[in-house]
Amino acid sequence: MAYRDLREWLSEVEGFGELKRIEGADWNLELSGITELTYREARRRPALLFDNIKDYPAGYRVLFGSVGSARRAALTLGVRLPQEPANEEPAIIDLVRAVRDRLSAFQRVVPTYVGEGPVTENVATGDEIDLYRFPIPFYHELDGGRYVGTGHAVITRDPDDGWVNLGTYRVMIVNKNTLALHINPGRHGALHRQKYFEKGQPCPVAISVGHDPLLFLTSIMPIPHGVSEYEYAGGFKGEPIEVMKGPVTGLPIPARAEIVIEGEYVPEMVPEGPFGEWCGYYANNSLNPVPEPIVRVKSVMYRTNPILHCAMPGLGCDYLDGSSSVKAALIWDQLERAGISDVKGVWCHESGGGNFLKIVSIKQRFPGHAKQAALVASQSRVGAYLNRYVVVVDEDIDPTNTKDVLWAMCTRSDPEKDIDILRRCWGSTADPLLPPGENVRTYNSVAVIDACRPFEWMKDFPPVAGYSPQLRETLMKKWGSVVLER
Ligand SMILES: Cc1cc2nc3c(=O)[nH]c(=O)nc-3n(C[C@H](O)[C@H](O)[C@H](O)COP(=O)(O)O)c2cc1C
Ligand SMILES: [Mn+2]
Repeated sequence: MAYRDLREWLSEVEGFGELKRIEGADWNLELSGITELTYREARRRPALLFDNIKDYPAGYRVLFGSVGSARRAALTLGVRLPQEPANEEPAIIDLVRAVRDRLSAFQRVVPTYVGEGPVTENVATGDEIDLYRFPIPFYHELDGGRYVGTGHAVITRDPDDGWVNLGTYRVMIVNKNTLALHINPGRHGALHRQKYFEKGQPCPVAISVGHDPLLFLTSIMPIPHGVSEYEYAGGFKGEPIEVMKGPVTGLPIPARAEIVIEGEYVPEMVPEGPFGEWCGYYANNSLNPVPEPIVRVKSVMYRTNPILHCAMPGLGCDYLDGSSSVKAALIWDQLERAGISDVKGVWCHESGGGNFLKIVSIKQRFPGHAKQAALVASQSRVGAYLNRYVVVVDEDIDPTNTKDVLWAMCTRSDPEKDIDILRRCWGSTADPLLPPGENVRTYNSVAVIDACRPFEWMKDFPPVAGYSPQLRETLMKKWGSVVLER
């Protein structure tokens, strides 16, 4: 049976050797800092489980890097990777392909209600509520507060038609029972809140921190309006997610979550931020806090010895293997649904936080095929947001292999002929290139780069001076263990 919650997930990850336990770190800059060091500089990138955190009792734990490897992302999404030798990293393109295969025959599964789950082991209400009870990290040196929500899900219900949304929108602690969230306009959670406020009512909200990492991956996925992320998570799992009715809000909450905060948004504004963003900057003057409506916390439920599930945005990003694979698989699926044939791979590059740079690999079949793939990928629902570059490469190039992608760009594309610029595309206020104070005209341009061999003389293109796939296989069989030994 598939793992059911974060604890069972952790024991599976420990079983295949990708969990590192760290004792004695400080919640102030060290939990995030150790994560940044690991994800920017270390050779191995395990999930990091912090315990005995400064100022906090043993057992109050913090997890970073949950979906930061192909093996852990595959476990989370319930997809199989091809068998690899135990000491080798699986190829990330195999994960993208496995997720895309799953998406092509995807069935959503509605969640099931259970009476109660382990999250109710401890309940604090009224004066007992104190969010500082948990070792909530302070992330980057220029941040404005401690963030309890980075790898969480914000759960709300549409007051008109009742569908339930899960979205990851950062959550700052204002004081022991007040929160401030940063939600971009148009996000489903913002639309729900707006509807309540327009009716003159507070908006019930539940925030789950520390659940099945699949719920994190689905609550950052661009799932259509009106569809619950719970049903997508159930679809990946192949069985329903177990939810219970939140005692304060009536919202469905993950019954096996570590911590669930319930309360309501009220239109009382407080400064939120700054917080170092996914693009690796405090973009668009975001060093200035922005007024946001508060959440008044009414109850905090948590398992004994709770585990906070966190995500590290920015340069030391710890979730891109998971999030970029899902995004790349969705673009691949959308390319196929738009009728583009012979797509061999897609990648949403880490250096662009999964947004700024997309790479598509195709087997060219006709003149213009590469341009068609580039334009569709660049404007697809999933691929368009704050997208700066799309590179299309031939089928011999693995789009997740940066060195080979750049080699193809250098040797198979001529800037004058092969780069087109699309103007006024879908931008974002997170764009570090927006001039100071500009937050209305959030357009940006996109360069589409055809880095495929010129179609018309492809057959005569200079042969590659490297082993053929067949020779490589023969060499690997005979010499692989000698060459790759550590
Ligand atoms: C770690 C992380 C943090 C995020 N923080 C925010 C945020 O603070 N505000 C926001 O609007 N979107 C944020 N996002 C993006 C949304 O989670 C994402 O667009 C999601 O699809 C929104 O869900 P929705 O479509 O149901 O609104 C974040 C994504 C990640 C991976
Ligand atoms: Mn949604």
